[in-house]
This record gives sequence, C-alpha cells and structure tokens, in this order.
Amino acid sequence: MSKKEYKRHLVTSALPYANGPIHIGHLAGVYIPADIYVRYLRLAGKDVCFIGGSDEHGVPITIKARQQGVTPQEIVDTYHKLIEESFEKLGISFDIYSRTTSEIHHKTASDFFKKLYAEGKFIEKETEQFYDPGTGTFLADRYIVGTCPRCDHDHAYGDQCEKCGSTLSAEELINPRSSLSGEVPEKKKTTHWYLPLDQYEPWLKTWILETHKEWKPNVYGQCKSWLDNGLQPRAVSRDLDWGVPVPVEGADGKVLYVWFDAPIGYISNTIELFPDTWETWWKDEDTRLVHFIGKDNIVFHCIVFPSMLKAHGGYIVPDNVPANEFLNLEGDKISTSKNWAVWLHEYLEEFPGKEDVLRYTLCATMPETKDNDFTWKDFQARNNNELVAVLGNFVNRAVVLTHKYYDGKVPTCNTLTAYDKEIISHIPKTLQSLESHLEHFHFREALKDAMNLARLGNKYLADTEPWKAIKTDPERVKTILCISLQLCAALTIALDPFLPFTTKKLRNILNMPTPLPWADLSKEQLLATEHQLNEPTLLFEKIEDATVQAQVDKLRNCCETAASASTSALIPAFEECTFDDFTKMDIRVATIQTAERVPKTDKLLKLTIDTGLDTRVIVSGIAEHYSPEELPGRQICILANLKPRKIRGIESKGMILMAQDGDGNMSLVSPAKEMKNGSVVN
Ligand code: B3M
Ligand code: ZN
Repeated sequence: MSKKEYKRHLVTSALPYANGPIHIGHLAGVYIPADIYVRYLRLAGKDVCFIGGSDEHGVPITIKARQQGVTPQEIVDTYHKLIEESFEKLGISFDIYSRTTSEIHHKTASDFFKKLYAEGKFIEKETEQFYDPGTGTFLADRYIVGTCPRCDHDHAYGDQCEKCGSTLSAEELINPRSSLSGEVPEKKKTTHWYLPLDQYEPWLKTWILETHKEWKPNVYGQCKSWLDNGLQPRAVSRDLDWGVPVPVEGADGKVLYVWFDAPIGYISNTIELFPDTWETWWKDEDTRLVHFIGKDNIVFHCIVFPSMLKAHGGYIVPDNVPANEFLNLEGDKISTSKNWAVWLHEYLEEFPGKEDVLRYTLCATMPETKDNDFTWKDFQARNNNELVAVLGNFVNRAVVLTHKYYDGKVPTCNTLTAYDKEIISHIPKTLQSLESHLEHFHFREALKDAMNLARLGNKYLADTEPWKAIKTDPERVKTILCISLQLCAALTIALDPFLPFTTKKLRNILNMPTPLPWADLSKEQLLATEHQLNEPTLLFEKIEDATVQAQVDKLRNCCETAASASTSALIPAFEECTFDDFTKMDIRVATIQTAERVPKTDKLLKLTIDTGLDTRVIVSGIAEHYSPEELPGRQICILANLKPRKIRGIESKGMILMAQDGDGNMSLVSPAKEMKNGSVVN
C-alpha cells in the first residue's frame, strides 16, 4: 500500500491492440482487476480517472490488413468499435476509451518526441536492417520468415518461433525470406533514434528496487532481473508507414515505435477527457498513478515508459504496476491465431444478462500470482454453487420471508442475542478486510470476503430457522429477518466493485434507489425499520450441463477450423518456372505398401512404394505427421524421377509429395478418386 495519502487516483489499463477482439485472458489479466479497483475507489469517495483506449499502431495491424486486403485504418476502425462496445457491455467503467489514431494522440506523441529530440535525449544511430529488395521496404522482424535454428520449424518469424516458442532475432533464421515478396532480405543502412535506458538505470534502481519493494513479487522480480542484467539503449523509431511519423526533417518513411507512442496514449486520452485540467492528473505529486497490465508488458511500464517520463521531466511516475500473470483456457495457452479463446463479444451474445457471472468467475480465477486456468466446468460450478446457491439463495430467502410475514417491510430488531451481535459485527470487519485486500490488489481474497457475508447470512438462516420460529417465537423472527436484510444491504456495497449488474438488481429488490457509499459498511443498520422492499426477483439462474458442453464443443470445433483455414502463415510464392521445368518432373500415383521408422531419427520413415512401374524404397520426413501403422494401402503422389540419394545409409528413390502450410502442418497428397498405380500427374 502507498505510504502517502493521495488527492486523486489516475488508473490506466493496457491499451489493447485493435487487431482482434477481447478475450477472457485480457479480461482476467487487466480489465476486470482495473475495473474492480476503480469502482472501489469511486465508492470510497476518491477522485478517480480511469483511462482506456485502443492501441492502433504496430506491425501486427499492418500484417492483418495485408492479409485481408484492406487498409490498416479499416482494421483498427472495425476492432476499436467492437472492443469499445464489448467493454461497455461488460461494465468496464472507463472514464474515457479513445484511440491512438486520434489527432490529439498523434500531436501529443509527436510533441513528446520533439521535446526529447530537441533536448538531445536520444542517441542517433545508423545500423543495418533487413530490407526487401522486392518491395523496396525495410522489413520488421515479423515480416521475415525462415527456419528456426532451435527446432528446425521451417516457418519461424524473425522475432519468434511459434512452434517452439523461442524468441529469435531475424539474424538467427536459417534461409531467411521476406514474407512480402519471398525474396531473400538484404542488409541496408538506416538511421534510428534510441532512448539510452542505460543512463536511467541508476535512477530506476533506486526508484524501483529501493522505494517500491511493495510491488507484487512477479513485477518486482522481473524489474530486478532487467536491472541486474544492465539496460541497453532502445530504438524508439521504425521504418514503417503506419504510425506516428517521426517529427524530424529527413525522417520520411519512419514512424515512432509503437511502444513509444502507445503509453503516451494514456496521456493523450486524459487530455481528450480533461483538456483544461489534464496536467493535474499527470504532473501533480498528489496524484497516484497506477497501471494495470499483463505480465508481458512489465518492462514497458516499469522501465521504458518511466524513463521516457523522466527524460521529458515534469511528469509523475507510477506508484504501482499491479501486473497479472496469464489465464489459460481448458488447460492450454490462449491463442488468438488458433482461435483457442473465449471472445467477450460472443460471450455477451450467447449469455445475455450474465455479465456478472463472467466477471465473478474471472475474478475468482484471476492469475494474480501465477498462471491460472479457466474451464467451462468451473464457470458452471461457480455460477451454480456460489452465485445461485449462496448469494441468490440467501437474498431470496430473506426477502421472500419478509414479504410472507411482514408485507415486505423491514421488521424491528428486538433484543439481540450474542449470536446476532456476532453476525452483525461481521459487516464492519468485512469492510476492513476487503479494503486491505483491495488496496493490495488481492482481488480474489477481496471477492471471497464479500461473498462471505452471503455465506454467513445463509448459515444464520439455517441456524435460526425463522420458518420454524414463526410458530413458536414470532418476535424473534423479526430480529432474524431484520439482521438478514441488513446483510443483504451490506452486500449491495461489498459486492458492487465486482458485480455491478447484480448489486443494481439487488438494490432494486431492496428498494434502495441510490447506491450507498463504501463507508456505510461500517454501520450496522443500513435499512430502517418499516422500510418497504420490492417484490423479489431471481438474481441468478442455474446453468445446465448442456450449455457448458456446447461451449466446450464450440471451442474445439472453432479451434480445428482455425487451424485448417489459417492464413496466418503461408510459404511465400516461388520463383517463376517454365513449362519445360515442369514437364521434367515425372509425378505419379503410387501406393504405400509398408512403412517403418528409420532408427534413431524423429522425422524419417522408410516406405516401400508400388509405383506401377516398380517397387521401390523412399525415405520421407513425415514421421511427425503420420505413424507407420496408418500408411500401408494409402494412395499418394510421388516425384518418381528425382535423382536417388542416400539418407541415413538407405537409398531413397523419389520423393513423396506433401501439402504444407507455413505453420508446419502437412498432409499427403492423394488423387481425388482411386487411380491405377503409375498414373501420371500433370
Ligand atoms: N497494446 C500490448 C498488449 O495489448 C499493448 C499494450 C499497450 S499499453 C500502452 O499486450
Ligand atoms: Zn522453433
């Protein structure tokens, strides 16, 4: 917790790239915790500003545009709208959700750069970068493909191999090619501006390692490791035609690196929201700045952006950066390209009125200290066993009984027993514990605290059995229901940051038109005697097995479709060939007779093939795609006249034809109907 009392709180959440919709991983990692936090602060009467927006620059957006044959602007227009709408429907309560293609942002980012440039805060360096002679453009690492030096995957990107997960540099790729033209990239000289992070290292070390020991261990640990390894100057510009142009003469064709302009987006969006007073939010030491992000963004928010702010001068730096780890889905890493995700906009359509069920599940499984897993079974269980059975059930019983016995009017609390007093005392205790958990970004524990009030209420009703006592001791029942209703009212406050749709419904049932402030949790009586309740409605409904099974099936189907329809990686076009080149190739239909593994290899199979003309051996690198047992009897196509060669001591005569995409998927190629072995393919 901060040591200081701040006057206002500026809370930001990572600006999602506008090249795809929002999924549950984004939500659990960033937007749910940020929203809970700001809702809590607002309830507590604090001055809060919650900044969001789309990150609309960067290479992936240009790649997506190229794949779809549209402009980058069209891509970001589509996704910005979808993202903004779906956040709003889930109740993510931004004070502003803007975008980095806005005029205000371009000006703010450009001015920021200009000031640093004018004050000599950058180093200008000429380096050699990959250049595509085919298209006449410099190539971002993502645009270079080649064979992975670690795992041999033949469609690794210049920044990463998606098969083995290694981070790569384009230099390391074997046989690098441009994915724009298929040509071999050349090295060409280019000039860029670098922020000398090494110069900020001493300051960063004191600021983070000495004065922010309270940061979450995952965040502090990552910063320490960066700082211990020593920082290097980082380029803040790129050769690209999509982004904020570098505002320096002669810098045509260069834009600000997306990670330079995107965090400035937090500032631009504040300017857009408060054109006159934005500086109080960014420059006054009494403002507390908190960045909510995922763990892959830590270095940019804890090291790079603070160094930029420091270089600029006049700005505050973050007081905390409560980054989360990652959420997995049904045991596997969420993958946008494989469509292994639960998309927010689809959830909202398929589960109307169940916004809080998702908010609840994602908060309860939030990857606060380690990666965590979302499963549809767990989603169902949390709904049925917690929201329905605990929260919904408690509220419903308290309200229904009050209607039944007292016309829906809050009865008088008579003399309290020791047990009653203990129950009531949990309300202020919950307030304290909840506050402390929220201040420390322990959202899961905080949610448990709030839910415990409902658990307690259920236990109280089960222990005191007002439905029996009504016959023997009606005065006692008044007290029991009065206390139960006070707990219900307390729940409207305690749960409000987490489940805003539900607390609104609950306030409606309890006939509490205006939300109560956080501090009222310290009161023991929130509803006055004789206060009239409204008719009860159900807060939650059971989710059936078939519903969640349908989601699991959809996930598996979509994922398979995505894998087969993926356009994310195709092998670039080959060089032109002549008809003569083609006719030299004797391609034939043949049948596999036997197949066995070549000892001590992972990839090779030794196949005997009936070509119609002869029976021969071909050694083929398909063992990762086909097992020897499934091959005998299959009709395939082979290149029959390839010069024989020895592979692992075995003479291989010809080559099996395979279809192959850039992701490493492979399939045998067979004639569409059975053909005589030896039939010619042309
Ligand atoms: N768009 C990366 C991400 O969505 C990036 C965050 C920017 S925050 C200034 O993970
Ligand atoms: Zn690899």
